[in-house]
Amino acid sequence: ALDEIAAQLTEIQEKYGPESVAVWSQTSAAPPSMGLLASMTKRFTAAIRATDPMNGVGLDNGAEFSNQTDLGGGYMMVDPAWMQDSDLILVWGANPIENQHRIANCMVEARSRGAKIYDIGLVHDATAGFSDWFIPVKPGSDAALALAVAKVIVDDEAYNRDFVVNKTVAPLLVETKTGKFHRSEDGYFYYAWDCAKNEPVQVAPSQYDLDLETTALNGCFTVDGVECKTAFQLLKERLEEYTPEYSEQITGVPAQDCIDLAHEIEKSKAIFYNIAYGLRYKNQGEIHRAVTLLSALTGSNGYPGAGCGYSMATTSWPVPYNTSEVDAPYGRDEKGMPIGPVFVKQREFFNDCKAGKYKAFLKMQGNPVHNNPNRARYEKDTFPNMELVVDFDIWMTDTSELADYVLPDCMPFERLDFINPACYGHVVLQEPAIEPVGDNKPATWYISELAKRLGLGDLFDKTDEQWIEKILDDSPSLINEDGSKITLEQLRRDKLVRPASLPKTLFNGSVMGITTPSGRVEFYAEAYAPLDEAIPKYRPSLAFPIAEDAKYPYQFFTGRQRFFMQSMFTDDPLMRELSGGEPLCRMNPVDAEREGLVVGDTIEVYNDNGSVQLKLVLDEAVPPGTVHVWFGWRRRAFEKGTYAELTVPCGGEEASDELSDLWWDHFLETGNQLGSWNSFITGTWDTLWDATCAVRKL
Ligand SMILES: Nc1nc2c(c(=O)[nH]1)N[C@H]1C(S)=C(S)[C@@H](COP(=O)(O)OP(=O)(O)OC[C@H]3O[C@@H](n4cnc5c(=O)[nH]c(N)nc54)[C@H](O)[C@@H]3O)O[C@H]1N2
Ligand SMILES: Nc1nc2c(c(=O)[nH]1)N[C@H]1C(S)=C(S)[C@@H](COP(=O)(O)OP(=O)(O)OC[C@H]3O[C@@H](n4cnc5c(=O)[nH]c(N)nc54)[C@H](O)[C@@H]3O)O[C@H]1N2
Ligand SMILES: [Mo]
Repeated sequence: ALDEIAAQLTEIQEKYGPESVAVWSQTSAAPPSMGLLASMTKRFTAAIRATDPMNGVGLDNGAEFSNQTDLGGGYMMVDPAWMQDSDLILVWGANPIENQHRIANCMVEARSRGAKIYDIGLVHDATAGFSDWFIPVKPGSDAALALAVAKVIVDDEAYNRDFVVNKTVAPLLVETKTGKFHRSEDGYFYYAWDCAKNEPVQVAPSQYDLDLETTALNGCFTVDGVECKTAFQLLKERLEEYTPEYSEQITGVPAQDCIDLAHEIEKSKAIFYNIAYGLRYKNQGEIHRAVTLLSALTGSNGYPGAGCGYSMATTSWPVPYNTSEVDAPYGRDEKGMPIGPVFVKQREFFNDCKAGKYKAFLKMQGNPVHNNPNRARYEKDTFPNMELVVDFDIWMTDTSELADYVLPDCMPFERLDFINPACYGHVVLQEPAIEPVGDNKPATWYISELAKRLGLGDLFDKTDEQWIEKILDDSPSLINEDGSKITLEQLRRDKLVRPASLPKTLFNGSVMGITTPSGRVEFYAEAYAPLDEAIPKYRPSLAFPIAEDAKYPYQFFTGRQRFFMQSMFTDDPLMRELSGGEPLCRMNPVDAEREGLVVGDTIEVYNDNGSVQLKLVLDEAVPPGTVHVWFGWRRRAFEKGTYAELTVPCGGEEASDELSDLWWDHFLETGNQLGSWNSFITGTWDTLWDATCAVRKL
């Protein structure tokens, strides 16, 4: 099989160019998520100069957008162990109790020490049940709530002045005409206004010693003949509209609750904002930025108990592994981008697939036919135009069923890997529990064997042990208390090591920090001023609010469940049984009554994109107005259709807009600040739950 695949790849690349081969690698897919397999996939993509269409994928982009915009990509991760010193934990669009065990244990511990937990969410999930206060919002409306809370805090002057003056762009002067920060002639210095001297002062990037008493936060000033306002003044003007009453109309949260929430926040000494991936709506960029703004106003970063951890799984922060050389065999360009792979926006990729530009699709990680909305895109427009489709997996999945070759990878229990610690704060070795069964080989073996057959064997000349040793070697932060490097031998002995480099705060050195151009939290982002998006705002999402007379009156919500890990374990009989034995649809009894439906009815859920047939259960955990189908079941488990037929194509035209395009352009222009490939997922929004539907009894 490897000989045949290599021969076809060679022929295709010679005939149509190297970029006519696409490598699909969703790094969250194969356990341990960002382990060696993820790096080897990147290495292979670069080595054969293939196209990487994952960049504009439209997953998790709210977090990514806010991280890059407000924080410079620098510290999207904080250690959840910090929660031990929190007195308030705000869970915003996340379900850590069911989905993030490493966060859940910290929350349980923090609560036992007296921390309060408030959950702002949609369905009454286990985190809502665990919370002291569950605040339900209408889908995709959160930016209005966060901004209204921000308004109360600003009006009360209850923000953390120290943080706001010295760790955010609040005092920096913005030119009213251009929307850009006013700078010195050489472009290096920013400006603030000193009220005592009544004159402008220059502020260098990452200079944090402005006078707390005399630095102007509000006002309009003229510098070098140019009219300017402080970023804080512009924030105040933006917030004018966001009264608690206005927020109530959009979010459904009573105005008094919004005020109470703001006052609770004001009272708290150390707040941990736990915002994650429950915001799969077109306006998620603004939502994440609005919550980040709150965390900046309350100064919730940089001291014990206070953090804004809004991206719980995508990178190795707070302990960065350096996989830079492993990922990029031909090195990097001056902007830090790897040389070799061709990055394309996903919507362009699929348009070009339809037009026949791409000839081979190697799926190395993920199950896109199942997990990426709109199956028809693959079945009709993409795979029929490919001369070669190869899948690496451990099960027969919806994607494998459509592939020409399926290479059986080892399960995580059969292979060595190296767990990228994400928020674990630990370096963990994943060791095989059993020998590989049958023909199974580790995917890294397939990759190296394929590379050899393509004449690139010298780039893949190491064993898995040697690659792991290289990453350990290349990563300065993977050290022990005595300064010595963490070694493979040590990991084999101890299994799990907490590196001594783990940062305690954000401002104690260069390991983590704010890497925006100003070195401050940029709640005012000048790049987005042309779209009036320099400061986050509420804008309606794709499907919400739903018009009163809409043909499709319900939200179509396909959230994840505790028994499956996306589409993994979906073939495990025990997990299937726990999950209800078959795919089910959940509705609120109020809606079911209106529709004349009862428990056990077989129903069809449909919209213009497609339909799915399944059994109905009633559940008050699902709010009125939402129809919930569990994410994870394979196509063959449904009588007819599947949920993935109803959702809006990820990374497609509908999921993109001027803001996402500007983000993409801005990112290409400024380069990859983190130097890691992961952070290059940009250029569209995630609209997985931004869909409407109707239901009928069959
Ligand atoms: N058991 C299990 N664990 C998993 C996964 C799995 O499939 N199974 N998947 C993993 C992956 S890849 C990811 S990305 C993470 C995701 O994990 P999380 O980031 O925790 O996100 P979700 O569980 O998808 O969604 C959390 C909650 O978001 C809320 N929500 C929906 N819409 C809105 C809204 O408009 N506003 C607000 N405020 N809340 C809303 C819903 O109430 C939902 O319960 O989980 C990971 N962990
Ligand atoms: N409707 C809807 N769609 C969604 C979401 C949603 O909430 N609702 N969530 C989205 C999110 S957040 C994500 S992250 C994506 C996930 O999308 P994907 O990453 O594409 O989904 P997974 O199901 O995690 O795919 C993992 C694949 O890896 C295989 N696998 C497991 N172990 C191994 C291994 O050791 N080696 C190899 N080679 N393969 C292995 C599994 O069998 C599975 O087929 O889905 C997205 N799609
Ligand atoms: Mo995810």
